[in-house]
Amino acid sequence: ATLAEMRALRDELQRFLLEYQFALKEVETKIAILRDEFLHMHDYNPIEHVSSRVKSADSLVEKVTRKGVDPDFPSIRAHIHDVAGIRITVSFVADAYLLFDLLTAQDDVTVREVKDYIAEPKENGYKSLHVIIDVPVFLSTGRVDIPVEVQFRTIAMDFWASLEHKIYYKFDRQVPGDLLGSLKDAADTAAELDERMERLHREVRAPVPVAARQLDV
Ligand code: 0O2
Repeated sequence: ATLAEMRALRDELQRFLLEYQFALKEVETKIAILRDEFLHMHDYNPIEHVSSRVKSADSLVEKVTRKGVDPDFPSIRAHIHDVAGIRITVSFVADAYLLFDLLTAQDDVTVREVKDYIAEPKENGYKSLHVIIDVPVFLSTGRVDIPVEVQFRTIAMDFWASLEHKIYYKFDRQVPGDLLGSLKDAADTAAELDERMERLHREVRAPVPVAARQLDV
């Protein structure tokens, strides 16, 4: 390719990725608004942590190759839906569904696909609620609708997933069987902790019965 062609391609890639950065900003703002309003209205913040990323060029090329997607921008936009990703870590499972409902009910948000790995965990024990949404981004050239992958998970699910991710890559995707078993075990323990914490949280937040209050004085 000529230098001019290479420059044109670079500019096209930069613009392509920029649109995903804008889409992420839109979703980040939506989440921040929900968090702040929730705190104001209910004196409760359901969100522990939010992180987002635009896929690296390396990882994008790897996925395009692995999925056999045509290497042009319209095909990539049509077939790779996690170029923009945002992960919302919440305290309790109920909060994952609550935030999912609040986000997907917004009328400028279109749901493309839902994968509920909380209701149906992956075989390795992975749990999280995934949704691909389209959000509008308004550019000088007009409106574009950009897909964003949103993952909702609890702190316990996130702890498990980050360790599993490290192990998976450490063993170059060929994790030994006994380690797979231990990971599955750990996932069950994490799920149990989630249940116990949520139960405890409900008890503490529930109005204190009159009899108990009287005993207290
Ligand atoms: P990263 O580094 O987070 O970007 P595919 O992407 O083709 O493998 P699909 O159907 O497009 O699968 O997406 P899916 O199943 O919704 O999962 C996509 C993302 O969910 C992954 O992104 C991970 O972030 C997370 N995920 C899914 N399964 C697992 C798992 O078993 N363990 C862990 N730790 N994370 C998981 P990427 O692109 O793989 O990685």
